[in-house]
Amino acid sequence: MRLGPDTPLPASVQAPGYDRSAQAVGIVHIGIGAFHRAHQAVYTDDAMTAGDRDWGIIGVSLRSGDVAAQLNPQDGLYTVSTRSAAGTDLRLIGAVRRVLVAADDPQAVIDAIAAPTTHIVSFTVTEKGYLRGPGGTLDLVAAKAPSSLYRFVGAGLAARRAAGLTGLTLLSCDNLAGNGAVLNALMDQYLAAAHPDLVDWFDTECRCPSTMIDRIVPATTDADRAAIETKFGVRDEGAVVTERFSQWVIEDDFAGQRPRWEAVGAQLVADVAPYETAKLRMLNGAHSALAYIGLGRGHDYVHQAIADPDIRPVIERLMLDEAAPTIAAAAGQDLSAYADALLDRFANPALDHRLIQIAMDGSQKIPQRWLETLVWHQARGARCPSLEAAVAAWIAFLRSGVVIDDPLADKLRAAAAGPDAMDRLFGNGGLIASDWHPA
Ligand code: CS2
Repeated sequence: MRLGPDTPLPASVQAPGYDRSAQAVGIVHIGIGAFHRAHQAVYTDDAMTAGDRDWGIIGVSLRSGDVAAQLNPQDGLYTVSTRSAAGTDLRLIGAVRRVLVAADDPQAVIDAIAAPTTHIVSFTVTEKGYLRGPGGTLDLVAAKAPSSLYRFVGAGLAARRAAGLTGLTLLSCDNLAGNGAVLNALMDQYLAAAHPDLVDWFDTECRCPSTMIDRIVPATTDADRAAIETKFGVRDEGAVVTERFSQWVIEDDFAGQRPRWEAVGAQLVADVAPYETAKLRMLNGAHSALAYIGLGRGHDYVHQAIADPDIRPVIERLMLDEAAPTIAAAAGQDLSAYADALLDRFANPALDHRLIQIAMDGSQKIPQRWLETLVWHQARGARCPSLEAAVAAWIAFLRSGVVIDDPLADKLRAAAAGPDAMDRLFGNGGLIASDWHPA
């Protein structure tokens, strides 16, 4: 039986504590992959269960119809399985009302952004989805292409302004340093080129808070869906699987209304930077190192790599000796306890998190995960043995002949092949723009 509004589920499965059909859509989320469904949508579901109203979510896939095909026949419903050594909890999430495929119906996306009830447009489009070119500025050619997020947001904002509506909060939930400020600057560049009359209105009426988002969400597998079907007798094509841990730190700078996410576990703060920097350099930095070093040693999953006695100490040193000293911690932020908690999360045997999933898009991830730490130490005349081992493992990965899933795949493979790989990747004018130069 396919999951839907009338599917009977056992009482142990937590269900939405509000009348779904009575909720207006307040959020348009662009890039509705597994991460959003296991993170922001869960906080929003909790906020509505706690009494907030009209924060239904319209999910948007820019190109692929997969998530729409998974969720729309289920009236937007899906389950989140939370897995730990102690077992699995299942809950039903009702916050997503439907999924639009921008490539099939672009006007529906623009209309959703321009709807009077919409207050927030949020994003999980991955690092490469922001379409940054060399130097971090907007790649205008890509940004004007039909599937670019900028086109939809620009057209939606233009429609709002024409209708005399309020501006919006644009909420980036991707692993970029200063994600809100990055999105703001890129949006400004797009509007200056495509809607010059909107730039002032956008700067006055809209806000782009930065966020730190954290929950480990491996890609759902057929085996995961089959396990749910066996246990609960229901087929959920939109199922997501994750860990118990979840964290969301949000800069408190919204253009208008927002859900009371702080009442259900999110932290609304004046400055996200200490949390975001710690997360990018310690969690994500360690993750990428585990991916390339682990794959090189024949592992498939994060929990296998962190259990390898030759790898674990490298990762501990990366977090504590290399990344942590570069972070100006916020009051009460304990980086050593943070590292311990991360090691436990990586070791979670109940979560099969594939190293190859983390290894993708290295060119987009490595600057904020590794290079900022390397630059900090280089300026002080110090070396980073763990990160240098990670860089070497990345180059070995690029040379290994595996399929490289990265927007710069061909260039990376060519650059990594020769004896001058370090220079062609990281040197002046190299593929990875950075202030870090190999010794
Ligand atoms: C991972 C992240 O795939 C990756 O690159 O490092 O998706 C990571 O699992 C999340 O950022 C955790 O919050």
